[in-house]
Amino acid sequence: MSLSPAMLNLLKKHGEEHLLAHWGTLSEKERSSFESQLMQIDWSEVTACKNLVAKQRDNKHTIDRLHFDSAFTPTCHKLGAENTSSLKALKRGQEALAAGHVGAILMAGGQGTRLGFEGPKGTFPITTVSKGTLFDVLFGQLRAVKKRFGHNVPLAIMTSSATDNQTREFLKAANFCGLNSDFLFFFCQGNLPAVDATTHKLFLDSCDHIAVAPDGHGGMSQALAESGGLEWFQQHGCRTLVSFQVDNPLAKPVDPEFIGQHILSRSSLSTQVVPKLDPDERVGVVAELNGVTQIIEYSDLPPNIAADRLPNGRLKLFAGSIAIHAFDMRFLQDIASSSQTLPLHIAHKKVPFLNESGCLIQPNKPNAFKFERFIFDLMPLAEKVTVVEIDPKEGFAPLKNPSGARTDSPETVHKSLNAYAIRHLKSVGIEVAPGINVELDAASIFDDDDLQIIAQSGVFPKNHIDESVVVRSP
Ligand code: UD2
Repeated sequence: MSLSPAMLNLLKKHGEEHLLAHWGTLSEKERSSFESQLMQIDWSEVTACKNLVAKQRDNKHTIDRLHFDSAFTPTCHKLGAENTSSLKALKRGQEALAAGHVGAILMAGGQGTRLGFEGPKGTFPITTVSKGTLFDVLFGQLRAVKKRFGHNVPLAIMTSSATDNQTREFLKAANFCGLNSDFLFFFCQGNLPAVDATTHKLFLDSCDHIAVAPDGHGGMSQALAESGGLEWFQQHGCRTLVSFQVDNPLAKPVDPEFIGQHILSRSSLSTQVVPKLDPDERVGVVAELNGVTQIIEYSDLPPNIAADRLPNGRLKLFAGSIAIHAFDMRFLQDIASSSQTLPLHIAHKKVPFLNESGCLIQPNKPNAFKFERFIFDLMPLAEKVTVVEIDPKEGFAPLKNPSGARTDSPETVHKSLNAYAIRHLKSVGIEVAPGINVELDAASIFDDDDLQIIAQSGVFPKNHIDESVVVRSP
């Protein structure tokens, strides 16, 4: 089999004939799989990626401070304020959950390179006592909603080519962590080719394969629509969809008050933030810039702007995104039916490549540009945005770094989970002895009302816990 003349011309037109360096050595099967990858590539996207590389090269030394100078933090509604409006929101959110109007989307397509864990991040054992995985905790929360409100929260799981097979296999073997599989939908985000940082061309990672990487969680809206996921949610009666990341075991995407705020404010998109205290924290910030509410990713924010403080000492851009967003279903449908594409972001990364003699090289420093779209770039397209500030102790303990790291490591996450459990047990009168690990079973404990019942049941004599235990609601 030889390559079609049309494809050969296309490669020449884009200056990419070098990708055929090993064509002569390929078997028929390898040639056919290589050609099908070449055919799937969206060459207009490749041109957009290369243009972005050129733009970045030309602007490298001109960080546009003026561009960000006028940015400010929009009004944030505090969650759990227990005033009239927050109680109204709580009630509205509970109604939506009881009516089965809420669906969820889990972003599980990332490669988790920083964590250095073999396998999808969701399979990482994270709970303090039972060593349950991130999937156990996050899925458990949805089981607790079913137990409390009587309705399943349909869950779509977004994987990528890097995580798809392993995620499906793991979850199947784990019996979907107790969720009813009729309410689960898997879909896979797309890929974008990486570009060599020196030549600015595509490159191979095997003789018959071009190096690609997941196209960022911004691929979600398109992939969800194309896979039939939006219709699936609609068939289940969902009106609000919440998206959340796989790496935060304290995440509360289906918090009733958050959902109620979103619905009552008639927002197209609502988002949870935590107060950013240190300019170096790796969270994007919600900012109002040129009249548009948007999230500026930490890597795109000039350090001097990130460090600007208000007279009260708070960072000027303090609304740190924790990547939990609520979407009005119609907003996502409108986006899917429009020709709108989200902007590309660029990252300088280590990507394995094939050298001239056909050997796979694992680079020890960044050698390539990867391209991603971010889901939060939907924000500027939303007619109305609501920003909800939560207490990080109640909802943010991200796992990003390997054991031993100063921040966002398995140890820091354990500490946060344990402190959370101890605090909530104490609030219902259950004391935990010093140095003891306790775990709240995500699948049976939805909130403090469940803990109250446990406290009253006398399951812990004298409401005192002095050994490591998983606290479960009957
Ligand atoms: C993300 C946010 C950051 C802040 C922080 C909070 C982005 C770009 N940045 O930073 O602003 O909110 O989280 O913890 O979101 N993922 C996919 N597909 C992809 C890439 C990522 O599903 O192609 C998922 C990944 O599985 C994970 C999440 O997105 O659940 C975050 O990805 P990350 O670890 O690359 O983002 P991070 O920590 O730099």
